[in-house]
Amino acid sequence: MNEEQSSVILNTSSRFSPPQGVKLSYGTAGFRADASLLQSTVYRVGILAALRSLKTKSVIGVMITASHNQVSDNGVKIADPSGGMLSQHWEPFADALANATSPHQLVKLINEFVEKENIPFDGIRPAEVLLGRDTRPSGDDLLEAARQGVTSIIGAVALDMGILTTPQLHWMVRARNKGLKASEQDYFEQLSSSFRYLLDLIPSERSKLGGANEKLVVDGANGVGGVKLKALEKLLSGLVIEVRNSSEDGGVLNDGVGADYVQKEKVVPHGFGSKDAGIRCASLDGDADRLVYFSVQPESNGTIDLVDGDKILSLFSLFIREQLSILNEKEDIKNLHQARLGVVQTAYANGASTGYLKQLGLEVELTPTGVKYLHEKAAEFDIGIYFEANGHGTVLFSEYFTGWLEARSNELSSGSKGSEAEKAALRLLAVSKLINQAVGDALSGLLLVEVILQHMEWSIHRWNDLYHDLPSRQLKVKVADRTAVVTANAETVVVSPPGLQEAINEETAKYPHGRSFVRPSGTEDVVRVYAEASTQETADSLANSVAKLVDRFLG
Ligand code: 16G
Ligand code: MG
Repeated sequence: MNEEQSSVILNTSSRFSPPQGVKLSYGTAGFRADASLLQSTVYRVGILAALRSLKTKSVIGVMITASHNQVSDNGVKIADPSGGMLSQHWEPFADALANATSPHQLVKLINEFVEKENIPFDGIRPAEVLLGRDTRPSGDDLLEAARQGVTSIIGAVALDMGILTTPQLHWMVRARNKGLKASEQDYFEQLSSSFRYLLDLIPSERSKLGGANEKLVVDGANGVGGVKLKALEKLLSGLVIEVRNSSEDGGVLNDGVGADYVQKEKVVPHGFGSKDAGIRCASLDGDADRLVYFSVQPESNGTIDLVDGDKILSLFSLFIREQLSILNEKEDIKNLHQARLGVVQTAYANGASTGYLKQLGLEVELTPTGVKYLHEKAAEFDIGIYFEANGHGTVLFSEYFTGWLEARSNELSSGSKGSEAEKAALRLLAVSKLINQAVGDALSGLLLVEVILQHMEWSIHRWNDLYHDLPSRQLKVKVADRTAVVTANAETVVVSPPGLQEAINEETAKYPHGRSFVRPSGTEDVVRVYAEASTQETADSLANSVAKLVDRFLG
């Protein structure tokens, strides 16, 4: 970095003092804190994004959101050139920048990093960063801080894409770097046209009058997802959506609403009640990268049948497996490629879902919690489907397999849809366009669920009956130092403190169908406990006993 560049950073950074006595960490999904603490962090992330753009010679994204957190919080995360999460290799640099105590220290850190990573400051390709934010009131000022961070790298361009869902911004970054059309309108058009295409490919003998055709009611968490879903719906036919709890309805973001609340509490969100009994309902989180479905139980006091990320994963797996087996069965297709299908879950996946997927003959992989780990694993397959139980997930298609599907689709004469095998290839290609392959996306996931339900002629109840969840319980334990818990094997085993895993094993063995694990949270200062057993009472009891063990070993 030359003198001029250093002095620009020195000058601009002096306008953004870091908060005193707060240690910030990039964490599982970016920086998050009370919005009043974040100006300097977001400014510095702007600098980092511009450097990342120079290094990768690609467009980078910065998203201002705190997802399902309360409205007074905010956060910031980076979308890498692929549209996925920031490379883990750069996370320690993000932490160091955020915690630099003075402008001079900041410039020193940047200089060292630029040298170490060999970041080109040759002006050949200027940095380019797309900025987006959710509906939080603090978003406007923080976006301005990010813009100033980006443009403090000389020549860098920051483009304000406005209010977006997190997955929309990731999608735009991916599309830009692939040289594809990348505006919000392009996003809506790609989703709606591939949805329509999949509807057209539903076998004509199916009546299309099954339970799935009734309207869908969506809880928008009082956030950005509801607004965008309404815009998308205008381009859709074959699906009636009623959106409740949209940001312009005046309710408080994530307060008694949204996918996180519905999945954790297993109760109806505000605005839903017994009048909705039996109807197919869905819930998005505050930035619309999580999706769960539910139906309100009749004459219950707000209790629901939850159809979580595991069941969305099962539905997608079933449909994609069916299309692959049609492809593989028919011999009339040229250059048949035996695609490798894999599904990826975390230890939080309900044991019944894992059993179901294995019984379908699928390869099931487990990774630690956090989208970046699941995404990386899913990318190893021709088609990799991943979901966390909490509703984060998507489907990835390898470039090779997408190319193969495209070649099949080009071979078809215009107007004709060809043989069964060719139709299966076309469906898979349409799924690859409908689903947001950059990152889990509640809107594109919702459209894929809807078209599969119509294809299968299934109601939400039929879907929910694929398997029955084992009763489970999650607890959190406050400890002095959560980093004292170290896990292995995708968080299923504790390796430190010594003796804790043996004690958990001993406890778990007392329960039929018992399973339990503990892990340090990546977003809160707690250790989380998960337990599963054959009844709710025993799952609760196992979780309580394991929580006591955590307390005994770490308290
Ligand atoms: C973050 C992760 C989510 C994970 C959750 C776990 C992303 C985009 N989000 O929200 O995948 O399930 O953290 O939280 O990666 P925990 O570590 O507090 O249990
Ligand atoms: Mg979210």
